[in-house]
Amino acid sequence: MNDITSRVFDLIAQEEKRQGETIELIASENFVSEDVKKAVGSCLTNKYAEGLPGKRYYGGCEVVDKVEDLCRETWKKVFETDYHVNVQPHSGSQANLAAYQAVMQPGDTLLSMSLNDGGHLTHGASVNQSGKLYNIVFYGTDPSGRIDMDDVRKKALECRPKVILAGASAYARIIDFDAFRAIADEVGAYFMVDMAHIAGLVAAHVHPSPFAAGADIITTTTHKTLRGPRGGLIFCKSELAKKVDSCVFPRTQGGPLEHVIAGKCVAAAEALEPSFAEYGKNIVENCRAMADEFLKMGYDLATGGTDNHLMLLDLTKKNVTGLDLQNALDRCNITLNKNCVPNEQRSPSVTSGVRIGTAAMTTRGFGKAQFIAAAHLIDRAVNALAEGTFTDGTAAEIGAEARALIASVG
Ligand code: DSN
Repeated sequence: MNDITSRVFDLIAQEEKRQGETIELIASENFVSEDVKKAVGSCLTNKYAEGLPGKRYYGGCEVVDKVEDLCRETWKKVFETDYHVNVQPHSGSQANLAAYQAVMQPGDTLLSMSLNDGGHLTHGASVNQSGKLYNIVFYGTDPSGRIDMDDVRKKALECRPKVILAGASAYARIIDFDAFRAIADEVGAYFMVDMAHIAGLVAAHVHPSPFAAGADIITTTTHKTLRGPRGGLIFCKSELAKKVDSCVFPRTQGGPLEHVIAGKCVAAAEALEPSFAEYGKNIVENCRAMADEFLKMGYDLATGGTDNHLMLLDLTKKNVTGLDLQNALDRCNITLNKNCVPNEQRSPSVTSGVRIGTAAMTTRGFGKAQFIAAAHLIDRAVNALAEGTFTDGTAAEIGAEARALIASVG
């Protein structure tokens, strides 16, 4: 092993240690199984397979064809759907870009939720390709941060979008897909759902399904609440299948990552296990317990609480920034991310809040008691920051308790 290679493996070992000793509260992260890792680390990484099963541009694809077919079939079982699925998108962003191209021309109007209100970069942010290719109109949220369905309808009637998009990366409430579908039908728009954050909850039947609501196109990542490898999927109604497939390859991607597709298939098989439904239920119950504890301690939460796997802690009244809390907690073996809150007065790189998710630590065995204890560790950091008394000693004390909490379930 040469020097650089051994440094890489040393860094991987460091990251493994960091992950093992950290309370992971980033709402979009999770811990995959050993089987998922084995599939992603397999010889399938050596194979080129541009095209689709049975229609490849390379020889020797007979095995990866079976892997990809099995992956497609298994994901359809997970969501109990006969929608077409393309399992090749390398990420959620790639999935969204391909999905848009399947139903929109440059200049067409996309009605979506802004990044500041909880949407995603790829939902039309001006710095993203989506914001450059399409005419973007954002629907609003009410003062507490909930999606304002009256505003969705009003904007849809005004701008007559080609696509109405529901889905978010920092939204703590159930999304009413039926209401979105009705508005899309009223204005003759395609209805698209980006369920990346909540897909595991949909699979576990603890969030309404966009399939049941009849969304035209549904994108997701596989690595958040679905607990698979990093990657994306696109589901669509059969009439859009050809268009979606050609917008993934050759329009926006080259060769698929068959090793990742194998990992996605293993994750889908795991999501079919009865224990996954229990996992989804636990994610939501743990999140509610932690949110209730923050409310008891006098904190503000965007939308006043949570229905899903995440909450947004509003630190405006505490006069602590999201950035300062994120950085302080990085020194306390607790990882989360700064996040804008409703009526945000600070820049997105500073923010007045943090986003907290329960999917990853639920995988590690945290229950309500551990999440409640973690809320108190965060509260201690917030108070020390507010009082200007946060020191290396504070970080060491909270960090030791965080590690003990992890050890108590490990
Ligand atoms: N960046 C992801 C998140 O943290 O929500 C979404 O892609």
